[in-house]
Amino acid sequence: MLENYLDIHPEVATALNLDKPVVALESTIISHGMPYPRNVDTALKVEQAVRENGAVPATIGIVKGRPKVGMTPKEIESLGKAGQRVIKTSRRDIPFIITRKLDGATTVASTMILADMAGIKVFATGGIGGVHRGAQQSFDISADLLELAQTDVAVVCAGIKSILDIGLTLEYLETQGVPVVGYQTEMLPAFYTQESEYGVDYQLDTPEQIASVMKTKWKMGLKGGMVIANPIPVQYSMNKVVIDSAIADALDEMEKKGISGKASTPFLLAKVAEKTAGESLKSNIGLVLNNAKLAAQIAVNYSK
Ligand code: PSU
Ligand code: MN
Repeated sequence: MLENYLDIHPEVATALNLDKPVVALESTIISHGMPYPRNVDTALKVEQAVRENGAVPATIGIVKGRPKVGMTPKEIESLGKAGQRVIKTSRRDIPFIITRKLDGATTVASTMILADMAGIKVFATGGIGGVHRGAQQSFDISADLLELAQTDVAVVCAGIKSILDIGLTLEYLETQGVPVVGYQTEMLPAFYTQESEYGVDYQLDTPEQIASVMKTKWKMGLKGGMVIANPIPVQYSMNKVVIDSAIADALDEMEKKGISGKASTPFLLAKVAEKTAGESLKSNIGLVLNNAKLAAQIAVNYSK
């Protein structure tokens, strides 16, 4: 039945059938998270990093109404070129994009859904959605957090970005029963910087330890995912004052323009990149590659 709705790339299908490690990758980061052609180049390098660390990459997205678990380089190129014209597809959007046979770029939430349907347990990205600043008024809380509460996929990211309200995001994850693990750190990474002023729930120091907690959780039938927060490598990390002021300006501009809903995150990411003269884009690429590597190592241990 499910197969009627999923196109699993043959290489990915073979790996899954043999219980070999596979890492899911999202496509909104390609279409909405970075400009063309850097986005496509990065997406292909991320796949390469997964391979070099012993796992098979499965970039997930929707092409002409078909959910692809393992997009081809050609499909990645055309999605990256179309950029923000592709519909950002979260949980609520999936049935519409499929029924209308459209292209869809999957967010963390919808990538988790499709990965889970295919049987993939580990997913690498840059940043997850969260509770936005001012959410007390706007109610802007990413569907990614609700997905983490219910779908059994571990998401490797670079922590919580400070375009979000980090404290409220952590409170929300706690309420929803989603553990936040720090990889070799007890402080929560803040995406562009290695640390924030917040702690993680648990520090784990090896991919093997992470894989074994995942097994325990799911063998016990405890639903939901895990956030694996992996600090940005120091050579890519940004000056806190520089990044904080770019974020403050971007938030200001967003409010003046009255941007809300699904347009918020892409707007903020693009503005921050613009205001830091592309330095944040370099950081973003460095941390995604680093996350792909850790995710592959976790997948390798999980499949043992
Ligand atoms: N954060 C980033 N880069 C991204 C995103 C978030 O640093 O590309 C994307 C991801 O696809 C994430 C989505 O799932 O934005 C969250 O959007 P929203 O806040 O509208 O749920
Ligand atoms: Mn939102």
